[in-house]
Amino acid sequence: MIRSFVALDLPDTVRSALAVQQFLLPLPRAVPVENLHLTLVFLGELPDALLEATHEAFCALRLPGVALELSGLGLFGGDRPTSVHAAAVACDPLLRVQRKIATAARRAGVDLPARRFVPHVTLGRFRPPPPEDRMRLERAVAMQGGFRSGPVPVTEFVLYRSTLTRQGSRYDDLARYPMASGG
Ligand code: 3AM
Repeated sequence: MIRSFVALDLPDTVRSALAVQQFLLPLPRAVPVENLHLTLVFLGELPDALLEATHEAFCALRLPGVALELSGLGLFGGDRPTSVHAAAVACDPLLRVQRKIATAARRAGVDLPARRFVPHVTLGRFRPPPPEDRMRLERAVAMQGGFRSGPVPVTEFVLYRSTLTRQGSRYDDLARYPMASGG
């Protein structure tokens, strides 16, 4: 079984801008800069043959590139936040690309839960902080709410293997799929 997901790799300019945001936030542990990505579809644990079939389906896709734009920061988890992220502008081309990739995975046989796609880049994950730390984090997220990056063209999507280790997740790219530039 292989744990995998599909994501957009981030251009260096975006990665650097996000590293600055991570530095400015009171994060117990930031996602390593080389691990930053925008998840499109989490595939979960798949048998090798199904992953291979899914890869073939992705190879057959002809998708336009997207203009990736980040706008603002946010927390997931409500009153008990467990992650902070940079929000991506949910423009139609990005939503369409995500939908087509999810559809291709389903047609290949992957059992994907119906889940609303909220495009974002996770900057840090943590256990729900005590109230004082939570307020500090919420203030910092609000202060940096004007964060913007891009739009920048992204012309490929990536199939990543995710390995859970005691030090955190390790991501290795298994395949890269070109999208037409100019999007
Ligand atoms: O891009 P983010 O950080 O939001 O949270 C995990 C990460 O998303 C998500 O897949 C991405 C790469 O690990 N993920 C992990 N387990 C998941 C699950 N069971 C999951 N998404 C949905 N269901």
